[in-house]
Amino acid sequence: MGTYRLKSVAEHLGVSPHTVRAWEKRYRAVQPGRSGSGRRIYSEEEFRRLLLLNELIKQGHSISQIAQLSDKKLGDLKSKHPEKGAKLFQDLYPTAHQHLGKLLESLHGFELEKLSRQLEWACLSLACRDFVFEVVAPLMKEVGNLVLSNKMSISQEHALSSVLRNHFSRALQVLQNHAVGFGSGGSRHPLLFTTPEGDQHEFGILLGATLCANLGVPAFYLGPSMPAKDIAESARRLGTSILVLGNLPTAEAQRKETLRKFFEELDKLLPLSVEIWVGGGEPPFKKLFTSQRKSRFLLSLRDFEAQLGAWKKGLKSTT
Ligand code: B12
Repeated sequence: MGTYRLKSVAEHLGVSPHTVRAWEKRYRAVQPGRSGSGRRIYSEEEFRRLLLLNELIKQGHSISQIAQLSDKKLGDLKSKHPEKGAKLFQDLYPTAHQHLGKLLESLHGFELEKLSRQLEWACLSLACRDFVFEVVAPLMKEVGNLVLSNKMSISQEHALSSVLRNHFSRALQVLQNHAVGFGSGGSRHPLLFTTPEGDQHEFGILLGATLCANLGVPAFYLGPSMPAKDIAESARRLGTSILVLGNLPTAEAQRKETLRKFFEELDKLLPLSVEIWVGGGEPPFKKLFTSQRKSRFLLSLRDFEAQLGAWKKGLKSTT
């Protein structure tokens, strides 16, 4: 039979140690023993009882009413309404997949205010990363596919882009307020996000900037389609360490040539100390930047997040 410490009990239950102590002290839900040093030790039965109590609380029961019931009565209570609580919480907190379904439904019906509210709700009720990776990125992909197969109109795609842009301009502001104070003495905007001139696709960089703020690293979102000289000037003035460029792979010869010129000019004008991270895959040229410049090509937003985490860790260990 195992025994458990307070910290591990609280972690299993997903509540704070303070809450477990309160159930014990105020409501006498369990009476754990003590170790030689006075720490609480929970037996297997006590641990299971707390799990059961926690499930019943999630189903809507109040701790004061159930804390003193026997284990048998708690078990009976749970099997009485097995579905009720689960259903209630499912309705209250849809999964990322369910949010995605609701958003697509509203877009199909061109219900844009509803779409906007649902987006807000998904953002607030899900973890930031789930919102990015499991709602917004797949939503854009799905809409792209629906447009290609003529099951959704271009105007619906534009409407969604507009609602999303509005949402992110607000959400980023809030997230970035939490990211201030990073790397004291360093730049207030170590990362700068934009796309090459002529590329209006901004959700790769918007989601990148969101993940960045979520990791506590302040970033400046310059917006899409910027000429090389303006990017270089912004980077100089903001004291940027890493320039993140969203890049849409293209097979079109003319666009390839425009992009090659853009990168060449950027490399010349941007201070050598600024690293360039190109998101969205490698552009179709062999040698883009001078060998003294640090650069990376990131295939996906997950790669970006992992690189950023490593960069932040490295920075912390040198300060
Ligand atoms: C929304 C959208 C638009 C919107 C953009 C609105 C906006 N404010 O961003 C509008 C309507 C403006 C638009 C315009 C056009 N679009 Co468009 N668009 C899309 C759509 C539906 C979604 C793109 C998107 O935001 N995806 C969400 C992001 C997060 O995912 P992603 O783009 O796939 O990026 C991934 C990677 O590339 C990478 N990545 C990309 N950027 C970054 C950045 C960082 C930092 C990192 C780490 C990673 C990263 O990570 C992402 C996730 O894995 C796609 C369809 C699709 N299936 O993708 C077409 C698509 C991208 N568009 C396309 C085209 C052709 C156009 C137009 C030329 C159409 C036209 N004839 O006018 C114009 C070009 C305008 C311009 N000059 O840039 C093509 C591109 C094909 C190509 N490779 O050349 C696509 C793929 C549609 C298609 N299948 O034909 N578009």
